[in-house]
Amino acid sequence: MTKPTFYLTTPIYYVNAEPHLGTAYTTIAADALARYRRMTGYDVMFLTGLDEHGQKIAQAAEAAGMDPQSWVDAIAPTFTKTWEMLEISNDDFIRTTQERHTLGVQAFWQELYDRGAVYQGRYEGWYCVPDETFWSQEDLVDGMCPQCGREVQFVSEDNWFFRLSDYQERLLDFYEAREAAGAPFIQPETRRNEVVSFVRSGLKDLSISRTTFSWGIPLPFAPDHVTYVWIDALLNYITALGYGSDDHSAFDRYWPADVQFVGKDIIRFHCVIWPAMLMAAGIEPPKSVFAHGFLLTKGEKMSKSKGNAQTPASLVKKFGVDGYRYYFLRDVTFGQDGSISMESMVQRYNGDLANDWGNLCSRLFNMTEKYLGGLTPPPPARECETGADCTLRSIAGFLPEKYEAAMRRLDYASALEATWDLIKEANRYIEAEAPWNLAKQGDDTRLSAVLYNALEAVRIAALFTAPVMPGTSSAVWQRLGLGDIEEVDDVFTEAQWGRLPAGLGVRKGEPLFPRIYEED
Ligand code: ME8
Repeated sequence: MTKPTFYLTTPIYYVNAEPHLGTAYTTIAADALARYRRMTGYDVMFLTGLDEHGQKIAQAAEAAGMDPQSWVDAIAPTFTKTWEMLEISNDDFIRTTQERHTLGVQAFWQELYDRGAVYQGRYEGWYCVPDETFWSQEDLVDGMCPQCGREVQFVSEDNWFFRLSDYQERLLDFYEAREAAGAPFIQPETRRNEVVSFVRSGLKDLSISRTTFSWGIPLPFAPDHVTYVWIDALLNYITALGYGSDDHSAFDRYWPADVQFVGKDIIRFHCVIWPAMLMAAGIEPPKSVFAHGFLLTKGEKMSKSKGNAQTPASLVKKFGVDGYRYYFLRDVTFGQDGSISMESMVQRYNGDLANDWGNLCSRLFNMTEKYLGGLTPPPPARECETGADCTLRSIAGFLPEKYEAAMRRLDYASALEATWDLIKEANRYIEAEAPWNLAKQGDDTRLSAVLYNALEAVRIAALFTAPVMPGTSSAVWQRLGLGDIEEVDDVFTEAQWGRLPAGLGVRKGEPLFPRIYEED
């Protein structure tokens, strides 16, 4: 049977500096969904990559005394290495300086030209280089960029324009139709309202080429113009699939994307310009765009150019990859802004990971070694011998459904909370059933039943920690003597109670999450 497809993307990040906590946040969130969808039987295509053209990159290269291509080639590996370190499981990695992208962008341009969607004109107005955004005089706030508050420059250029103003009604109808079909294009809802009122207020045609610098993709019919970097960048989502090339089988298979992850800063590009561009070329827009909030440190947006961004590597060193991934998806509600701090990170790590999850595993694996010769026991004769058995089993039984519902909303915190309901219950169960007393009393039957139930809870919990914490979840399965958790492609069957076989060799192993002391 062929698997259904699931295509998800992150923004392609600017290579003006190295990756930071903000770009890692989006990428980890997308990765957790990609991993989960693979576990639920989808043929997943997960794309991330780099935005390498435009004035901002040209300026960064110049400041470093390098030509732009050498500069982007030097920075690109810092992203691929960081994503490797963070165990990002992307299926493809696109760079906009790749030939496949250039060809696809030019094919798209030709399509717009042939369909009469573009025309030549003169752009006079303002431009924010850090945001790569055109602004009109009325948009400016105290003469500065209304988005980032930085300086703008006056631009007067003969450019090509896209007839964005033609799409106002079509876009509004499109948002409404998707909403009526119960599959809203823009998520979460607050962002949807923001975009709808922006479109209602009127759309102006958009300058989509530049002539005052050359670091970009030339227009096929006007080679002295380079593509406006946002048009260039947005097209990565289809050029990576082979749009415009002879082999567009991946495009035919995966497009339209199921979810495109973006930060709220770039929502207009993804929810207004992007669908309009696609409509103009006769291509279906993506199924949904999810705009998450900002990570804030001490109340300010973290960003490369503001210089208040820490590197993921330093935090991974302290918390481990999984500790890092867990914190951002558990502590910040996806979709809203969230403050992050070292204190709350240490607290989450020690509380949820070292105490709840790590201790549960190590206590149980220890007891299996001590009382059962290190082998998983057979399932008890009766599934629910006591009320406590039934409670544990029923919490495990509800977990897949709760987790799935939360992941459909990209509510990672709730998905993890549901998983922690089981982990916490398993800890309570062990405390209450006290296997050490059963061993003392020589009640081997009950001892074996209690350890089976608790091990089974751990086996199931690990399935649901896996999308967010792949490494430690694999380790838990390995220590239980089970197969490779990454091979699971039917989590609902796998999560059924009672599938833990008897006689597997259980290994204790090192602590999964060694406690962190403040002075570390
Ligand atoms: O905008 N909190 O690239 P970019 C949360 N190249 N997320 C953050 C963040 C923060 N403080 N800071 C950055 C671009 N991000 C374009 C995109 S796509 C066709 C082109 C994340 O390097 C968030 O996802 O500035 C945001 O949208 C993205 O990084 C911006 O990355």
